[in-house]
Amino acid sequence: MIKPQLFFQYLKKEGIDFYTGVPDSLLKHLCFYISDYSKENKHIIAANEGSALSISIGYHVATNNVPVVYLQNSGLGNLINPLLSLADKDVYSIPMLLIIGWRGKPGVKDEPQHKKTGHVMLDMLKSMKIPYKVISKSNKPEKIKAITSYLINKSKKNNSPVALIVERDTFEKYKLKNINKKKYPLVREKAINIIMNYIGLKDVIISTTGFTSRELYEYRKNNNQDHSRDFLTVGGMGHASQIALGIALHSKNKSVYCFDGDGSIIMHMGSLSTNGNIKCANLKHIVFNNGSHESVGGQPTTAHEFNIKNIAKNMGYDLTLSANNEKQLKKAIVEIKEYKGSCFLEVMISNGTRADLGRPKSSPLENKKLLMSFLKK
Ligand SMILES: Cc1ncc(C[n+]2csc(CCOP(=O)(O)OP(=O)(O)O)c2C)c(N)n1
Repeated sequence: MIKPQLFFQYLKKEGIDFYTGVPDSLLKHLCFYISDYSKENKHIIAANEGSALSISIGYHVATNNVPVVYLQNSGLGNLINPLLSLADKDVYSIPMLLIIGWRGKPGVKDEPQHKKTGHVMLDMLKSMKIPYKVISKSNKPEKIKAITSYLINKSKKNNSPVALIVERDTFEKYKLKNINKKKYPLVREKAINIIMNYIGLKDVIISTTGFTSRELYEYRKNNNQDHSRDFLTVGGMGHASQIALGIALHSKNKSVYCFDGDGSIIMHMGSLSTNGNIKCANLKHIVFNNGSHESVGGQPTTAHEFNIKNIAKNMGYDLTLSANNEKQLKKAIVEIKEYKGSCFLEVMISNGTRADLGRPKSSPLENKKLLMSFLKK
């Protein structure tokens, strides 16, 4: 185990002080420390892991220094394209330290969406010829320091990426100091509960990765409803609205709601242009905007700095609305429900999630089968 501040200092001594990435729950204490102590423009939370890697390429080209890119291993999929077609030794040959949280490590209990990536990750790195080392909570700080130095030297010598794989609980706890968030009366679970009162028995919901899907699952359970009308996008962060589009276009007798998050929308924002252009009349897209990646620790997104509703409007959605409180939300949801055309609703919320929030008990495969039978009706 190692204190985030000690690790940060080690990297500084190695000449590394630039960080970019997408937050991960397993790396959250390190991410918090980096957020609190990085100098201006030395820490950038990116839209997705491929963008983070690309920012790091630019940083290296401008400074000749070695950047850090941090991510959850599920983000490897987003990052492989610029990794292999730009940063690779055979192309631009860019040194960098990837710090990857190892979800789904074989033998360690984790959620179904992490199983396959956790299982194949080391083989993926091997086949991409990325040198890597694993650190865990059983490693002493000196050992972690030695492993990290070894990797950084290798990266500098080869002028190419290396990866530090981090197991659960490797970093000690660190509490984020600088939380500067706008406050709104609603939190996501309360907003979901309000909206669910208006969702009909024939309506379908596609919910985004993290707490949104878990809260929807809990809502169904607590209200004695089954899970046959929901697709929980447990992995594939940022893709819920496209799954919703695919379903909505081919299930015209149903209203299809997408419950999205701001971090998720930002991760693959181009999807808004597809939805706006297709104007699927039975697709109702709702984003819960807390300006943060709450599910993995609450690290900020940029979503409180711009107006997502206006972006959706410019992308072509027919009706775009926003709600800041319960009264506005109730009014907006009635409008959306009755509207015949593509709709987008931004619900401004604060962070706040129950500590005892459960996780889906049924498997993704069971849920998919239930939903497919329902969609046939
Ligand atoms: C590709 C990928 N990168 C990172 C993660 C880790 N992750 C899971 S949920 C989440 C935050 C989602 O943020 P947002 O959509 O704003 O929803 P919130 O958690 O705030 O409800 C992140 C970063 C992931 N699952 N997949």
